[in-house]
Amino acid sequence: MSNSPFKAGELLSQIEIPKDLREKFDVEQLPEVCDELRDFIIDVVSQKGGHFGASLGVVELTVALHYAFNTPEDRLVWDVGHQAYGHKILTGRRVNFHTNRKYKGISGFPKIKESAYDTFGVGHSSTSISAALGMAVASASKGDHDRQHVAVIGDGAMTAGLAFEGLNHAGVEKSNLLVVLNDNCMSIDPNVGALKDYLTDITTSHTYNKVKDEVWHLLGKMSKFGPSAREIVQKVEQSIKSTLLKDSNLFESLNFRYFGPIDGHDVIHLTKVLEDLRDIPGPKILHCVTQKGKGYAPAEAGSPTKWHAPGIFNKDTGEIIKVSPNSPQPPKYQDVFGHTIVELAEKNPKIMGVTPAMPSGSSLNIMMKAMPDRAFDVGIAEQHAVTFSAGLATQGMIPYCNIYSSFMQRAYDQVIHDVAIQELPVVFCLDRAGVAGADGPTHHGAYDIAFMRCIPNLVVSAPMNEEELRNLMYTAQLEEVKLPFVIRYPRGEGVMPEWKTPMKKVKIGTGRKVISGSDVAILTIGHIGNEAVSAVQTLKKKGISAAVYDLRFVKPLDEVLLHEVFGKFDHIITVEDGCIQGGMGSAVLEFMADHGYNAKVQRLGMPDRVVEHGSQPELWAECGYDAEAISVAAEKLVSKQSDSHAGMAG
Ligand SMILES: Cc1ncc(C[n+]2csc(CCOP(=O)(O)OP(=O)(O)O)c2C)c(N)n1
Repeated sequence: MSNSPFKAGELLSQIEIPKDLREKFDVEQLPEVCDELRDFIIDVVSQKGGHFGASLGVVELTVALHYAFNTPEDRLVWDVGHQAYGHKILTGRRVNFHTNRKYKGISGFPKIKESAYDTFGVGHSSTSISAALGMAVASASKGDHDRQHVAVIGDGAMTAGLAFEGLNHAGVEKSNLLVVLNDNCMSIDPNVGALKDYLTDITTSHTYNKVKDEVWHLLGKMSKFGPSAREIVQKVEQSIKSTLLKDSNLFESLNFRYFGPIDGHDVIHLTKVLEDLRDIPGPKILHCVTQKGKGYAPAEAGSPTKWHAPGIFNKDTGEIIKVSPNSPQPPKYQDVFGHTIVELAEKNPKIMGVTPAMPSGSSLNIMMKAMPDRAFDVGIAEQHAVTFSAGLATQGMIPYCNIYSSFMQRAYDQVIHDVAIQELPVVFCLDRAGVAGADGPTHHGAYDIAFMRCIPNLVVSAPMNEEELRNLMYTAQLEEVKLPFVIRYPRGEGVMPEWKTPMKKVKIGTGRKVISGSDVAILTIGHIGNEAVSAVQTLKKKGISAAVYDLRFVKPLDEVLLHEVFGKFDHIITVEDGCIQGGMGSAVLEFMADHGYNAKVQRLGMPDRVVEHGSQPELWAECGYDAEAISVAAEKLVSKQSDSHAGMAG
């Protein structure tokens, strides 16, 4: 009996784990299982939100993989994992699926701790080939040559260097590794680059596909007759490939045996092909062609980008449900970035925009549309995005390289080696800095303050509101500044409905006093400072006078401001939407030690543990730095002071 508020179809409700799928159903029943699985995903996601198009696109692939392979003994590794909803539902999580991405609910991505079927934790892209290869080599070294290892990777994720590093290594290992390339021509936005063109070429080569189908047919027939038949088939197949593809198949050149392209929505054929591939040793790649949003008419007809993660929608009409507030609302920080970069670039011809595969997520798509020659989506390639920007900067350009904070972790060496050491004026706009919300730990922008502030030559800043973001973006491109410049800002809306303020220069390394006070100083950085401002009102009602200082820069620190604070206050709270270890609060403690001050400092921020998923306010509260938690912390700090004074007096 299930407790799920969502009802599964007749076949799907009999599947708790993939063994049920394999044992209870014939291959001919798989299309019906797929229909029910698709309906279930549509039901839940339309009401609860989450990623959508990608999971619908791999329904058949998911069912076929769990049917053809002996999961979890055989290792199935999903790349990125935003497409693994069908996998979750078939692997023991159907009943809890409605808690997907909710606070304390199941994760929106595969996660080792959540299920034995989630062989590798994901969220960031392009890890699947390397991880599955590692598993395959480990199996071989334990003498287990039967276990299968399958990496499922999208054409978008395949654009990353990491995916090629994995292929390059796998091509010289003899391990049982199957890479399933799920080719839907889409990343979140349309996929980009030469690889995309190459995959389209193979998919549309009629001669190759016709002959390939015939060989496959033969292979299917003969592989059942044992090793000698397999040898014959391999020879035939090899000769056809080398004639038709003239050794030009990218994957074949990397020692992979390339199969496909095949229709990734024909579950029966797909299952048979996968069963056959199980018997072929060594590294191999199956190229599946699928459609994002498959089986849901509005998504098939509409923009795949819109249906990537549409939020809640009416499943009957396909209408995406948006609450329209009565009063003007503050814009998202990403949109302030998107419009402001165009405004700046109109005046400064040196400005260029760079995003690794996040044009809509970062709103750089506004510039890509307005100035297509000056804004680049470089694919899922954060390292390249940074070094490409560095190259632009060597020639006098001022690139604004927009990368989500957590994805920037990929390009750390490039920031140091290619940008900071050479003092190149690349402006890094780090979106989704701080807790990222429902995407959870893989996506939290937790560490950027800590890992950026130790790099020489970098300016590291964070705006508290839209006006500050615009001013920082303006300052970063000024001739007299010319420094590597980090501007971090969070997911979601700011605080200023009237955000289009005139831009003015900010003196680098200066903070601002936002509210005066006398009992306790709250030092903040970035948007989370607005929580501190709210906390001040609560504290006032309790008779506590709190000051708020917005540091604005973590590097260089505003030493004049800090001397003022340490000269005036014995009690200081630091607040940041980022990890406590090594963060802004740590910088303040270093300042205190370096200058011989002695104050009680309490640091608030993300603790030294993995913070799971939930809404941003839920996570700020859990981590102890929303308005309420800040006021509680301040009250405690101040009352400890009066307690100890009372004690001393007595
Ligand atoms: C390192 C990294 N950069 C960016 C992203 C954001 N991202 C999530 S899914 C996605 C598109 C993936 O495209 P593809 O692999 O083709 O899968 P599809 O959505 O088409 O199924 C991107 C860019 C990410 N998860 N990881």
